[in-house]
Amino acid sequence: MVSCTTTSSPPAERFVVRSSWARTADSGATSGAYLDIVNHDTVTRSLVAITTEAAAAAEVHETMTHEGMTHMTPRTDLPIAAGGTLSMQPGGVHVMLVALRRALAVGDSVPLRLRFSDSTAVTVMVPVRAP
Ligand SMILES: [Cu+2]
Repeated sequence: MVSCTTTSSPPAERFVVRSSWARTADSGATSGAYLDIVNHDTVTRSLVAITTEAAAAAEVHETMTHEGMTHMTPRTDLPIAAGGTLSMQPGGVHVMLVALRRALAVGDSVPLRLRFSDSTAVTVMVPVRAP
């Protein structure tokens, strides 16, 4: 266990994915992935993009309910406060994996490359589980 310090972290440790999972889905279908991302930097940083080889596109969405209607809004700049955590979950902020290039079964994992506003990139292997 590495403790947090107030000194500036090297880029590799600036963002830590504490937990993550992706939903099982068929090839060609759309799946969701949910990550908890901690910003260990001393200033607010944003999650700006996610890429993956496992799907045609990976988009960050936020599910909103407005007058009883639920819809998803794409988020291309999602701020994470200094020392804060971005918690994704079904019905909230999530990663949409659009047009999967292969089926996702329990026990698989999906590589996601996260890009942040300071141009740090972090790759995580997200385990697949049944919803
Ligand atoms: Cu979505």
